[in-house]
Amino acid sequence: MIILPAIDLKEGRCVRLEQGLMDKDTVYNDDPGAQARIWQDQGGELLHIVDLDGAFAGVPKNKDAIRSIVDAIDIPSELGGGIRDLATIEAYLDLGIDRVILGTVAKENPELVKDACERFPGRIVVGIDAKDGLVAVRGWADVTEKKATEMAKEMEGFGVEAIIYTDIARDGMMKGPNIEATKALAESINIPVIASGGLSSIEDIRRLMAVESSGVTGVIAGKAIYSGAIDLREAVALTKRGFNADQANHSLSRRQGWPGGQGGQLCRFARCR
Ligand code: AMZ
Repeated sequence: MIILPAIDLKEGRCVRLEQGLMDKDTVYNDDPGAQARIWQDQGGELLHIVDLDGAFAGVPKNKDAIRSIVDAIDIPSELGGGIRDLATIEAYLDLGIDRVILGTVAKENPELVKDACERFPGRIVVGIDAKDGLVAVRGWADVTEKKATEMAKEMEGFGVEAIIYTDIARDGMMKGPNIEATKALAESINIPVIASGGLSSIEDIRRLMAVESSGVTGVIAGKAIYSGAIDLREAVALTKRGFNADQANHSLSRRQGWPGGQGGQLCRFARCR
């Protein structure tokens, strides 16, 4: 299991929201590059970045902050929020982001996900943000009729690298992740699923590790690590116990041959090799 420390950007600063509501924000750092460095120094292996203003506006909004993060770290990163076309995907990949997360556009224009996967293989991840099992888009302001499970299947068919599954009701609430729903989703597809929303204790990580064989290969840590409820170093060490470094490094790549890693594709991140 990989722990992905999160940086959510609002007006150039690192914040955490509650249930995705922009007016329920807590600012944790004014310097995103410095925060990224902190997570790297504490053992973070893959940084999860969200341009919150971008997710609401439908266009990138925090480019300077994103550039400062990429310049500050050596570990790989993924970024979502406001990415709605191939040109924006390409621009972020050129900037040094390792993989992009598509949310709204994956629901509204799935063909674009297909094209993106063909053009940028291994570098497209889909974020499925769900409320009561239904997909939410545009900063989670609109809940659609689309079932998260249906969308995940469709996206798998297009060749996306992984699904990030966020339970909106839990995000930023520190009440524990929705392990059952995440596990069920992971069992229904053959690409890795990253759990997101609600992580609150090291015990939650143990519980997620117990369902890793169903394909839940990573978890996003936000408020829990900013608040100190989870020590990132300790959490990373826990996920490595009993695992060799190679398995751990590559547990976010495709699952063929998983969990042993034999026969599976190696992680495509250049910096991961
Ligand atoms: O907190 C929110 N309101 C929020 C959020 N964290 N809204 C969107 N997002 C994240 C998604 C995904 O990573 O979890 O933004 C990304 C999707 O953005 P878009 O613009 O593609 O829908």
